[in-house]
Amino acid sequence: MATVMQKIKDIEDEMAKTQKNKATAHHLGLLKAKLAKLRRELLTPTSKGGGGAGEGFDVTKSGDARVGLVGFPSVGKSTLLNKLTGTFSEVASYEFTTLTCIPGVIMYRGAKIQLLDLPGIIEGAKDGKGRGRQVISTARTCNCILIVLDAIKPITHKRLIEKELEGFGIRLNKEPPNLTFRKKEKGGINLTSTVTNTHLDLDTVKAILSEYRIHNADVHLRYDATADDLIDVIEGSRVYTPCIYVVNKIDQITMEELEILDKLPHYCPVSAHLEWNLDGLLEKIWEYLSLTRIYTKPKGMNPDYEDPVILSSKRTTVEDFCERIHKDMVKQYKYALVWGSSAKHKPQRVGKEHELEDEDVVQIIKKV
Ligand SMILES: Nc1nc2c(ncn2[C@@H]2O[C@H](COP(=O)(O)OP(=O)(O)O)[C@@H](O)[C@H]2O)c(=O)[nH]1
Ligand SMILES: [Mg+2]
Repeated sequence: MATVMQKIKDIEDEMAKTQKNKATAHHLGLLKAKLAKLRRELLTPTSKGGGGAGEGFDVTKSGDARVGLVGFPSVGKSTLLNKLTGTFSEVASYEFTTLTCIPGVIMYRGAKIQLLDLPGIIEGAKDGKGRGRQVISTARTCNCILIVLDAIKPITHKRLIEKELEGFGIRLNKEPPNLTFRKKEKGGINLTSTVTNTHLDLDTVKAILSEYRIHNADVHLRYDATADDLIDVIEGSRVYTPCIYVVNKIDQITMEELEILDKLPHYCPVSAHLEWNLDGLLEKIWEYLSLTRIYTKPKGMNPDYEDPVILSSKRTTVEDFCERIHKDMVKQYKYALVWGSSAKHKPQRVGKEHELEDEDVVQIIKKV
């Protein structure tokens, strides 16, 4: 029986051979759906074979945010981690030095940022073997991914890593697709759209859905979505992660080459070894994490500007803030006073659902 990896390769080969045009769009859509299903199979741990769940690769998620380093061997991941965190991690000029997942912690602007070296993502993930798969699942939990590239190595490495991450449901610097998909009891497949579609027509949508044995559904597109976008929505379990391309070893390239790199979106050139632009990298990581710092103000006292409560960009209500302080806080909550950019007055009295903004000051008033 063909292995999942072999089946994936066969489909990729067939896709490469298929010309892209209107007549083949539905066939390609079908192949893409098959591919997505096989890739999901690859991620799901099996009882036999190495690398099932619980093999202890994962590290506990501590701190306010998690940042993962991904890249080919010897691009300088360990060096970068060392310089950024001061954590010990073996560095050598030969390949495959990092054998376990090494966490380090950076304290930055009052936030505790966990930095992880995710080794073997390229070597291991390709054949679905243990650590590769575990590294991928850890990568999925990161709030920001740093793809580390070597300035003097081929740029094709970038595409290979992206492809690997995409294959496992990680979407880089992308918003979730703006389309709705709803299964129905009957009525066939119905496709509506608020824009002109250059990628998806009814035949393609039908072909994709048939692969999932869905024959009755409403699909509504609010932008020029692709087959991959639709598959992402049907498959679910995609993570949308900000990503920075860290181009390391810029001490090895010319000024002209550096200027080109500097202009590319999401790029951050550094020299880990010579500690060039590490500040710039930290600032960019901070920007991409888009964390919200909230300062607490106990009644009758000054705000504590030293030790902010850190909220993720997606969960910034007063209720989220209460939960970060103590799990029972919400029960005792009466109202809150807020100073800062989210407040209309100084202070504004708000309810639990109020959305906080970076550097707001909050005082919780409890029920008596
Ligand atoms: N020239 C130069 N060499 C570097 C730089 N960063 C790391 N290296 C070297 O590249 C080699 C591999 O680094 P390492 O951190 O082990 O890479 P990893 O396999 O990605 O963890 C080591 O010999 C490092 O000293 C850099 O900024 N410039
Ligand atoms: Mg290493």
